[in-house]
Amino acid sequence: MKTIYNTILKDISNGKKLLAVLIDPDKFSIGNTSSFIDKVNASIATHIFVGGSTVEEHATNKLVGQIKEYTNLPVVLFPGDVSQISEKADALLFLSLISGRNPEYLIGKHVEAAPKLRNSNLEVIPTGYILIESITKTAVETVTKTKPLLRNNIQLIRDSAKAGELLRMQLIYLEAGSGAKEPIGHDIISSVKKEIKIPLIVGGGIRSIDGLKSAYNSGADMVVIGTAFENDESFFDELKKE
Ligand code: 1GP
Repeated sequence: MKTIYNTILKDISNGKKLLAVLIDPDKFSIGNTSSFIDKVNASIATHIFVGGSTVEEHATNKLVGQIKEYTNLPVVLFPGDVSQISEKADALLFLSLISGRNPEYLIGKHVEAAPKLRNSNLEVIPTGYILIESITKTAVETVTKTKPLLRNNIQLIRDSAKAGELLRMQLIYLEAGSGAKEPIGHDIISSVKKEIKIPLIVGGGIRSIDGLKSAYNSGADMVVIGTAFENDESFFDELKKE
């Protein structure tokens, strides 16, 4: 059953914009789960993503279990590594780093994950993950040992997204990197949006309502925000449900 993906498609076709709150188990205090998730529930967030570039083994599983106790929102794994796959989540972004040329992140990790996913109940969503350059080197670049795509090479970014769609990936995720100084700009988002029919996710460095709106207006179907909530939970007050 493709419940979560189908709901994303349905919401988007109804003109809804989606917001995922990203929780990195490595940077999150598990004792704060109930109070943090209460704020997520009261906000316009539609999804909770869990994952990080480097996470201690078992931390993800434990955290996802806690989060599920306090919310009905879909909890989606956004894993930096195979060890972050947890059966307690609802879905998994099966990320292929199509901006890079490191076979480990194009197919290697996926083969490693296959035994875990063979009999799993997780909804697996193949996702073309495209890292865009940032002023400072991001964790994704360091961990995956890949080069991001340059911001001024919009054609290459667009062609990469198209290739992902032709490979039947179900989502394209444009990533500036967690805590990026500059979010991905209008020109890149709008150009990629014109190229593909599958949903477009945008994340990295978005830390204000204006930044959120700008990504939506450029063509993002879903925005992912992590660091801004980690730094200041009062940001949730600006994103309350009407
Ligand atoms: C990182 O795109 C996500 O993978 C979110 O980035 O932490 O900068 O919001 P931020």
